[in-house]
Amino acid sequence: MSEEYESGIIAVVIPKPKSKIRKPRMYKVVILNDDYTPMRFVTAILMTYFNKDKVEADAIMLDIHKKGKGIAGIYPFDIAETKLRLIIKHARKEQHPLQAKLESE
Ligand code: TYC
Repeated sequence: MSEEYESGIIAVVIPKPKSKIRKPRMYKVVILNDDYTPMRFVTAILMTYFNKDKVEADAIMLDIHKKGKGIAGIYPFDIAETKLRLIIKHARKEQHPLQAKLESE
């Protein structure tokens, strides 16, 4: 008989619960091309709201211009939705028809 048993101490092993911390589902903010929004405005949007430097922002803007759409950034839903709302608001204030949407990863 083990000493532990004799001592009357019962060890209850509780399995470690599975982590409740889940990676958030991520959403792409996709910016669409159009014929009217100035290139420099799209570059400025990418720098201001998506933390791109001038070189990255120009490259993404030109990609959108050539291919029709491009990814500005990838974020959890609330952040992606807020950025989408802010850039459309900014574009409308400047009277540009820029369009953007969210795509789940
Ligand atoms: N196609 C626009 C132009 O020639 C430039 C542009 C780029 C517009 C990217 C929107 O998301 C866009 N002025």
